[in-house]
Amino acid sequence: MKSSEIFNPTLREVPSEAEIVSHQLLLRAGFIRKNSGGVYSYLPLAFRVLKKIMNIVREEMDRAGGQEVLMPIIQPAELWQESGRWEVYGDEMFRLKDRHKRSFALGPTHEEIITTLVKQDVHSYRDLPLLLYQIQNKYRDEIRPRFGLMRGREFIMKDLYSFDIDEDGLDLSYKKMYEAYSRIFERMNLKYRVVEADSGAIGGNESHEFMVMASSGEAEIVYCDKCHYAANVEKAQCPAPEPDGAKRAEARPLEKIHTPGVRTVEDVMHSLAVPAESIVKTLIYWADGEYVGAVIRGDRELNEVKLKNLLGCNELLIADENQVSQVLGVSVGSLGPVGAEFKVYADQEIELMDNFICGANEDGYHLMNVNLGRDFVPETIADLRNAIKGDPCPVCSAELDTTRGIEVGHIFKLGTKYSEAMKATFLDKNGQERPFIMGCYGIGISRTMAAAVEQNHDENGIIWPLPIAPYQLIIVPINTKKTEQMDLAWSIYEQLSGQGLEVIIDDRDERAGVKFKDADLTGIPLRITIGPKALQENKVEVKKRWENETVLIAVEDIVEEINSILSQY
Ligand code: 9G3
Repeated sequence: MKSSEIFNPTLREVPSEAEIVSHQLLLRAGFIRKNSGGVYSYLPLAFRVLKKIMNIVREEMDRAGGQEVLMPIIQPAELWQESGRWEVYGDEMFRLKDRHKRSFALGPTHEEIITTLVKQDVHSYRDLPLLLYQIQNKYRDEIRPRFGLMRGREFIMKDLYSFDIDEDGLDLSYKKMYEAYSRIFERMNLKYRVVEADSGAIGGNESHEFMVMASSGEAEIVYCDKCHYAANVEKAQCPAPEPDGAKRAEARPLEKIHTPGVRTVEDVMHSLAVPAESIVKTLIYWADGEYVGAVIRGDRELNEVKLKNLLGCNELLIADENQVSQVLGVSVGSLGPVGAEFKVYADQEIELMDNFICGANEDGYHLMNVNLGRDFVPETIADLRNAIKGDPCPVCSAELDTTRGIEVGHIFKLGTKYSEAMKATFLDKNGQERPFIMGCYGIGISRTMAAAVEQNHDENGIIWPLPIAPYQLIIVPINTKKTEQMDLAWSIYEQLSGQGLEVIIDDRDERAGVKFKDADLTGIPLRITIGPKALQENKVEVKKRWENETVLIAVEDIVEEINSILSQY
């Protein structure tokens, strides 16, 4: 392909809304353009990358026994009512009506559709296991579509659903997917990690996320180098702290102190000259129609996923200052668990704190020498905080470390949540009716493209991993007016394309510097430069995008040299 003919409109200035590097670079290099918030067109270069990712995914899904289907994007409300999820997702679902005023959704995911399909046409254990997948656009009306392809409202997903006779069958399907996913990210040359994850509202009991490592990643991961435990921080358990052997301090009399203007943990620390570890903070949430309070140590972060799972609620929203003062008659800075009008859920660390400080549920006052049990009894004591670096590993007790990643794959054991709700059953060996045992497995195809950029770039642009690069190689003749340069460029082009390599030839009448800049921005992994000096010695220059050095290669050896590099990456 000639550079002059590729439709990759580059930008000098990136729109300021592009907050992360993948969004900036994909826009600048002419890979994507925005149509509306969170909705993008994929230009030729991007579509080539997407097709490469899809091909790898297809090959591995097929290898694992998956069969590809294509299901409707338009989904009738009735199916979502059957599963009980029509009301659950609220405004996140794109909803529409047909001319008969019947309600539909633009598919955010396909559990309901696939369960119906299988229910209608699969009736016997002999037809199981069954693994069906598709690669398709999905629609979710995110409150704040952000980060370009990372959190779009329309995005491309591969979703596979497994149907098994029993739990053992599900375990096997799940294992196959786990392995297939590992191969997929391996084959794309991405640095990734598999972590334990929360299965959230989707139901079911086991779940792993595949994370592409990147410092900009939204997901915080805790991991243990000693035993290989790794989990999303949302999921990572904090083992109950051991009373450290030191004698517990004697409970001192409760004391109410006047603390005008003292609102935050920091304020308390400064005004009373105490460490955060001796303070307890209270957070008020609106949980399915009720205000609840969560209490944790002053220096800790509350884990909303853990709280949500503990409460078993659908909706969990932090209450804002106005709600708190209106409903509880006290400002957020003075909240506390003693004499509270709301149910109190305490993190397990609170149990080990003696004589701590917290709000008095009265504006401008705090309590000192508070003790759990004597002064208040929580509804429940549970693990409610985020794990942090240095915490003991829940498996082997070594020190945990933290890092960041981008969730590109997620696999779930669903069990019978959908098959029971939708009465999807088969007859087992004994002629008994049983619900299908299901799993679901997703890969964000468009997000993977963005994650690859997030992980592989430098100050000059993208550095595509070879297996998913839009083209593998670009040939840059320094001066397109010199026939000997152009002749050689085309000769190398023909030889390499003839082998099936995807090659660009930069035939534009531009300065060499401009061509190099564009090649770097676009991220083409290999570059062959044909310039007058080297050519005198019958040589050309080879540069790997991910290294700084260039090497001179004799013209007659160039094809072999390129093949040798390609076989290594
Ligand atoms: C919805 C909306 C948003 C959603 C869902 C449903 C997330 C929803 C979870 C999943 C689970 C798996 C198949 C592929 C792998 C992931 N956001 N989820 O179910 F209606 Cl608006 O999608 N689905």
